[in-house]
Amino acid sequence: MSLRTTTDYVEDVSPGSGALPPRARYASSDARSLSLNGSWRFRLSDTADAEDDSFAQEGYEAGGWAEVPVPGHWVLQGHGSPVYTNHLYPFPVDPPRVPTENPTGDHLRVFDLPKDWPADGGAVLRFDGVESCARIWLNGTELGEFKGSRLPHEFAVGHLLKTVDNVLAVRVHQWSAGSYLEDQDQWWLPGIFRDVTLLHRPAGGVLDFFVHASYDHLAGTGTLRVDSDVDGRVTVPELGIDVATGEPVTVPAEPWSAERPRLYEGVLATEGERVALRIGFRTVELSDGLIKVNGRAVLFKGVNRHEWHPERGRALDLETMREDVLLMKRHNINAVRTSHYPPHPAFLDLCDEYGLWVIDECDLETHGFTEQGWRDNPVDDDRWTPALLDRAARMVERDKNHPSIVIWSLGNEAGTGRGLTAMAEWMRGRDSSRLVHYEGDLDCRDTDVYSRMYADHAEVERIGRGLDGGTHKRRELPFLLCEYGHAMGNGPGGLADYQRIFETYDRLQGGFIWEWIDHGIKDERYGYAYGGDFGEELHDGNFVCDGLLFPDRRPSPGLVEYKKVIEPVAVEGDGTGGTVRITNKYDFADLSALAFTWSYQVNGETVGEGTLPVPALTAGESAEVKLPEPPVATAAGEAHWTVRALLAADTPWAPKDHVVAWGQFAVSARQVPSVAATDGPVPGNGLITLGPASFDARTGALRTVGGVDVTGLRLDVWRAVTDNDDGAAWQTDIRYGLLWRGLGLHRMRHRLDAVELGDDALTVRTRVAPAAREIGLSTVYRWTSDGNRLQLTVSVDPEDDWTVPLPRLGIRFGLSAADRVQWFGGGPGEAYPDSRAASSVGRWQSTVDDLQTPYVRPQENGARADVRWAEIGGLRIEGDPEFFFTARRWTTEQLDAAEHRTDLTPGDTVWVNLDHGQHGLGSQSCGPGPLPQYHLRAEAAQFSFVFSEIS
Ligand code: IPT
Repeated sequence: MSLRTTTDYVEDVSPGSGALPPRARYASSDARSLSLNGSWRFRLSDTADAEDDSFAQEGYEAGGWAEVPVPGHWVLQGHGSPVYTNHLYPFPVDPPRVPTENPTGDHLRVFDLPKDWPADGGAVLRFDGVESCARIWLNGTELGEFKGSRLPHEFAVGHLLKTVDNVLAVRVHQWSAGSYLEDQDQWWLPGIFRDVTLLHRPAGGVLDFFVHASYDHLAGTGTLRVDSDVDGRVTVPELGIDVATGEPVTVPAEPWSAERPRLYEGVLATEGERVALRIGFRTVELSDGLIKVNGRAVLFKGVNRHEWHPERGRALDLETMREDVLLMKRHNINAVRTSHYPPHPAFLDLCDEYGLWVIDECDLETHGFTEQGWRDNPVDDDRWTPALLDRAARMVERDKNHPSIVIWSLGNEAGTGRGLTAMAEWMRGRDSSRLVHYEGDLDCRDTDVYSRMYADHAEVERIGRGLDGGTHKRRELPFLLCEYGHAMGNGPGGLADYQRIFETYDRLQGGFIWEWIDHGIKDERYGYAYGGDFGEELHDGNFVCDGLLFPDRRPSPGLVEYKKVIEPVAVEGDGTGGTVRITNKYDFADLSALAFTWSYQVNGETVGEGTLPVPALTAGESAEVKLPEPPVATAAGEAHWTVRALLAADTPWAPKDHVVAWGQFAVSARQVPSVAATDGPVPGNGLITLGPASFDARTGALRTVGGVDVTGLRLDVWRAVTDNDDGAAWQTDIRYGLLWRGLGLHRMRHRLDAVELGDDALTVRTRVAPAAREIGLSTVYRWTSDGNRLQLTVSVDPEDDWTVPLPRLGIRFGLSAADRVQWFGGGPGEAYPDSRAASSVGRWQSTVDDLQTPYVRPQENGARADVRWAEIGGLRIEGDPEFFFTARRWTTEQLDAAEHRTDLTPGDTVWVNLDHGQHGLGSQSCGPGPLPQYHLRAEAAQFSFVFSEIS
């Protein structure tokens, strides 16, 4: 016989008891409300039953308790610590049981009602998010308990309220049966992490309501019908609408889209309450095998967004949410998947307002069951179905009135099962105006779109061509990559290649980068902490830092690249015809919101600029636009046209002149540097001199160029492996990071074979190879000079059987005093072979420190591509051909060894790498590696640099 204890609810598969039925969320109403956010009394215990519930009783003395701010996560507020796992449950898998060690936070708040709080009517207490299970008391009376961390729960409390000294008690358990449904790849962060609000409910007030606002793109009309549990009237003054609830009305209207988020202000008035409506007319449908909105297929240029703040975790304030939306809009992103739970409701208001397509995803993931072949998976076990349906309903009911939401998602990585089917059926029955998404179901039994994650380019192309097979149903469906471009560390590479494929095949309706922001936790010890930094027994390291934004919301180079790759206007030219081809790649908007400029650069310096008249092309249209006469004769040097599309006026998300899109094309070719070998090497006094340079006579090592000391110049093939080089443990393709290290490419030995003094050259012959291996690189350094300038030509010949690409190929050297850098080439940011779309050719400058990209786990970074020349530390370096330029205050070896930013301490030497090639980045940390065309093959190569001292 088992004893029923008061903590049984924790391990009960049911969603909870005592809460009101879910209902629509609205942003504002004329009914009173009282925020209960703020400082709460807090007591942490080790188990669910360590303390009895006497703290919930009136008169309990909690003066000795700690205080925590609500909303928040106690593990980020000095009580206990966070745990990060990707898909492993950090407790034994024995559903629905949870460990006895179950951190439990008792929260207490005593509040008075405002003086003018209405005496009549009822009241509701609303919790917008509590992880993972809460039990609630008001004034000593138990209201109920609930699970479903990122979903709202309301309780009727009118009968319990007093004017003063209301005692609200909330017991929160970190682990519960609900935890089995919340195995998302993120930090486990218990707490009351979203708002707590007391809402007055006037007699005759609004209960649930459903705004149906469709758009007929042929007629140009919107049809509005607001169904409401409580009868009332609906007014939309701007449209002259004044109808009863439940009554449809059709009027000429402008549609809502992410590109033009036209909202109409309305009011739902019942006898006791007026609720503000924000109405966007749009119709979402599956037609001709495509997701169409208002009659047109949409190309999603999306991101997966977890809620994250480096100090507050998932307790986000409005300004942080707005910052996310503004950053997305400014980077040409048009869609968000709310991975993997419904966000704070204010985020959806912002999506309506600024314009983003939303896939609203339910708070559901059971990924850890994959470890046992999905045995006992709750989504395929009828006992859990009520909990799943409760989650579906709490999401759909809360969010159903947002025009930005076009697709509901059942959840993430939960295998397949009857529970998911039940959720999909319920959603369709409740809301036929949107589509249903779920990735885990390859047969698309429950879904309206075929969705996958991390499929490689070739497979996506096959799907685009309809050659992927699958069930009959699947073959009829459009395709989304709900996750791709794993943005962990340096990368992702290959985005432009995906975009080309998306834009080629109608069936492919785009994708969502994984993911928006690094979930690094601000930490004095490390800069930003990641998995393992809190002594977790199980963890997944820095796999939690895989975003396009750094934890402080600084855009990473990956975001800058993505912005360029998905820009809504294509600017193409070949520099010969005197024209530029402009293509409108929006789905709806014409180009009237944009103004175009041209500029003309010679050797990277702008010598002329002006406005470029471009017709207001409609979506999908292109035009060949005439460029002006070049402002100078093309013979003056290497010349480029740059054409930009700017915002013509301020918008809510960016000011006038914000660059939306650009293109650059060369008019005349670059003249490569050449040095006549008129000087010869001269031996003497332990040194060899050649033109402005001196060398060690015994080793042939470069010592000085003019007055500039140079140390350690030699061939370099190693880079501090990136997360994408390392690849994920489960990858079946070759993981080059491991292979490179296994071969010893990080510890190459340089054998000196000869130092030869010729008439017009100093030649140093070496063999560069790792211990224990046959493979090697025969490397010859040939130095020549015209008396002023010094040219180095490096010839590399692979010996033996090189089957692996090289991480990098170039030279490195140290300079003793260097800070400012300027260069002519790609910039301003870093670029790698398969992530270089955003790099534009120009004259750029920086400091050495600013060249660094601060990946949370340090790794190769900061290379500038296509560099013609660079100046640093008193040296000017010209390349033939162009090169990748990198400079840092630590060695590659130190960078490679660092685990956190704080492990890197600047030394006295600046280490410069001049690379003839870099291996691509790819996104193998959770996706495909670099495409073959971006591999740096080990093959014979020759490249040269000209050094001179800057006078
Ligand atoms: C995929 C998950 O859906 C996502 O939450 C995240 O974990 C991502 O990977 C990796 O960062 S699941 C993947 C292992 C196929």
